[in-house]
Amino acid sequence: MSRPGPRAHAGVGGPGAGEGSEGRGRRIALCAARFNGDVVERLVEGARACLTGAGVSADDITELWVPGAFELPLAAKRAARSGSYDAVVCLGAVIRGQTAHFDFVAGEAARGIQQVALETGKPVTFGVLTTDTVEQALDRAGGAHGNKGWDCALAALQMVELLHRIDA
Ligand code: INI
Repeated sequence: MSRPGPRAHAGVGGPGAGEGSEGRGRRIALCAARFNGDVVERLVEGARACLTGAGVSADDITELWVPGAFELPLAAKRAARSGSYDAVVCLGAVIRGQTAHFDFVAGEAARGIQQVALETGKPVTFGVLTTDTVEQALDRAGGAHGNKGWDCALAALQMVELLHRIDA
């Protein structure tokens, strides 16, 4: 599938990037953090655009909202274990300017999300922005630097396809 111009980021491009993004029949959970909701809603929008563009039915995209990025791993784990989804996309925004415990929230979210993927064997992707300012976050949520939600959704579809191929 083609990538939308200014909203996407080059991070998940490269060899084979266009492969494995076929989404027909896939069921995807979007775990999203309400903290910095203005930013995260844009990430959700980007993820939805990527998924539906790849053929995922809107009915097969489920939004699961948690209070903050710290809570993403637990929700992702339940979703991954439920058997209801092929992949889980985790979306959030941790902004340094707003918190003294930025490193804990961001670090634990990243660690926990990776752990869920490894423990469950399901694709669980990391779309948590970690920036110094709101402006930097907005730049990566559909602004000048693309949309991390879009990238993260594409990564999820690519991983679903890859794991199917490995298991075949
Ligand atoms: N949660 C975020 O998602 N982003 C933040 O920037 C943030 N800050 O700034 O503190 C944040 N904190 C809340 C945290 O994720 C938990 O919801 C809270 O600590 C309750 O466990």
